[in-house]
Amino acid sequence: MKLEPNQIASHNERLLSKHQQRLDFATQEIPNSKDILQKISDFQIGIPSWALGTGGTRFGRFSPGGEPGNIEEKLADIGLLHQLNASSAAVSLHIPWDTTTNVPAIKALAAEYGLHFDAMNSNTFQDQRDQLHSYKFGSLQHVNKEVRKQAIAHNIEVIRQGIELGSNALTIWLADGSCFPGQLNFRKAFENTLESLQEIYAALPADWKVFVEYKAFEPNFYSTTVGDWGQSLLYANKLGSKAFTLVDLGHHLPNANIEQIVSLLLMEGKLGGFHFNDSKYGDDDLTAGCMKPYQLFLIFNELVEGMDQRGMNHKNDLAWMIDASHNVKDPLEDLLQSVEAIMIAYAQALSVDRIALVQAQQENDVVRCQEILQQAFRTDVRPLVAEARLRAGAALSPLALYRETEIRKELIKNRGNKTIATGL
Ligand SMILES: [Mn+2]
Repeated sequence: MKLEPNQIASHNERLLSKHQQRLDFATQEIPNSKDILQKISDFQIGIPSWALGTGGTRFGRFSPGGEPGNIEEKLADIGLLHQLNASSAAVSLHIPWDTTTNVPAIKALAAEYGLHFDAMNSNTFQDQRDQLHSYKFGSLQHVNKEVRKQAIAHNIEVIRQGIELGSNALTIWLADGSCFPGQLNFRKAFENTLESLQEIYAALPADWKVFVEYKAFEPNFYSTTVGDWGQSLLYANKLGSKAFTLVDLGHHLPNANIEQIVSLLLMEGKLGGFHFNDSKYGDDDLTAGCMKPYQLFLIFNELVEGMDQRGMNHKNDLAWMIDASHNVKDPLEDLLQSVEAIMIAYAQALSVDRIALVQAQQENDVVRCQEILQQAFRTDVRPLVAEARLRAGAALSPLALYRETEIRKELIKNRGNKTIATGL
């Protein structure tokens, strides 16, 4: 379903005078607000196809109903998000869950919603029906070459589908690892994985990138073959200039200094992209910014500083994607909240007084350094984020409009109560 332009316009009209007051105050407070507005208007966050349904845990799954049952309905949901916030123009697909036989129709549908295809995701962490070899003991690392070959062929097939859809990146997240000491020869697992990745890399078109995503633990609980950023960087360096590390915020051991990791990966020219989410304990896949908004700001602070240092384009040079899903919220409301949190953190980072910070660092004025960062973090940039949406024809308050228009009710009416987003 789509919102009528007048639904958005009348929503905005009602909120306009209050918004204008808050915006006036924010622009007085933030000296470079004009520049920030331009940058947050350009910035787009990729929505993963798998986050449109309820995630759930191994203990159960509680759907709100009206979940998209196929790729067309997933695009419709993301199109709706993009109508509401003008910041969700990219789609990240998961193969084989989102495999389509009618590429031209899917491309046309995406274009109709103003969407393009971000990084493609392969899946060798599950066995599919009719699959010859099992991934129970890994895929690209597997001791049996036939299993590795099957996993390589799958990744090459994902690249092929991505080319057809107009994507230009492949994200590889491997569940490969071991659950018990002694199960695996670490070095051989690494070498097998590298060799497999090299074959996939060789199939990349010239203008494509491959992102090697790491994760500390789960589903394997003793070792993971791409377990941290160091291991990911090893692969990326050995593979070549089209290979990069992908940082998923939930894939670290507790209290890891993710902002420092980001800074150094940028320094090496090896940061490829992000999967945003938030967590309290492990890979909780909660809404971005719901637990540690200050950490999210600090990460963006390093991103902005590092990208500017290297003359990178904020919008295009890294892949910005959400990777979150869970059990107790309407998935579309959750995604609206995640995008909002990311835009706020980005805007806050853009408002940091860089010149003053560099000077304070140079003088070892620790107190001043902290004050500068916290000034940016504690200044309310939400009116700027709302203004960017208003200028793009989206909603001043996407969540409020989503609820006012009772979209979930409509989706349940159209799709029924029992649909399940593919792959979940
Ligand atoms: Mn991820």
